Amino acid sequence: DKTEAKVVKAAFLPPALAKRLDETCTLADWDLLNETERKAAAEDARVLAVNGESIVTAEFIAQFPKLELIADFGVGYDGIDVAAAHARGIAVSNTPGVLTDDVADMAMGLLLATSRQIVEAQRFIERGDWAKGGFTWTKKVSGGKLGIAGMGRIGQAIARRAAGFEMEISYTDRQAIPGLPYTFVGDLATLAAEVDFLIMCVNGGEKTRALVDAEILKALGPEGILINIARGTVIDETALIAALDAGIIAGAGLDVFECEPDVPSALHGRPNVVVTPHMASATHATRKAMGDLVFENIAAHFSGQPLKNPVNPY
Ligand code: 8YV
Repeated sequence: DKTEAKVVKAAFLPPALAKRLDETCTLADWDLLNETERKAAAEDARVLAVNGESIVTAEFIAQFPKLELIADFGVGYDGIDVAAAHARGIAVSNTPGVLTDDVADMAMGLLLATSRQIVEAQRFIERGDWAKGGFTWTKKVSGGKLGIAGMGRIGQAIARRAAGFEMEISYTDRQAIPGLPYTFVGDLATLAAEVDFLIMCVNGGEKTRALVDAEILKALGPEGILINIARGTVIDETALIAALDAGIIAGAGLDVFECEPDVPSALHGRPNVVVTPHMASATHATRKAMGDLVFENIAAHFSGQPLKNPVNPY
């Protein structure tokens, strides 16, 4: 049944989700509205639908006097001022779980593509270079030492995959996670110094901003490969480029960047760098499952049921 309840969509959402919302509620698309229309839509909106890349500041939230829920199409909510939302009694929901496998698959894909220089190998063929001799030798992955920074759902899914590659797995997090068969290391610099491959799986936000800086890159060292499927903010991109230039690390595989969709040109065309456009959760199956979860959270809210995936006020 269609309700009069107003939902404002303020970010890209899969068309199928937008259609479902439009069929069941009154949906307004922020990006298509002029100033006057925005004011009117914000006045009545009970739900704001955004995505993992959205920046939802306290000032933005303040424009919505009747807001009850911010529904995030994504697991990461570092762009949302959750404290400001909670201070006004506005709930926040996200889409954990359904994207874990895809993000872990992508982390392994980037690890293999970067270490084995798969993208450069394709360029090598396309340049016609094979006729002049074989491709360069690359870095072995199987049996290597893997460090995972952030051992949540995604970190653990990566570890399970890496176990199939017979990798020696260690990790860092706020504290050791009971029951995990991997080595806990208390700080990132020590972890980086001990491993061949470092995968960033931590939450975004202020607490993890530039966690990977010049010092961590130095610790990872000239044989070390850095992978990031978390948030661009987690790595100091300028320090990373300097480290790649100086051979301080061996390579990097990155799905996320500081200022998306801008990927610094200094990261283009390097044999030891693989870049992808924040696509780790973007498979047909997962995007559908994420869309379904967003819909279920909004529907639960409108029918007075508890949210399926509340983001808790810490
Ligand atoms: C999406 C993400 O790309 O879940 C997240 O936190 O960053 C990704 O899954 C994003 O939410 C869709 O815009």
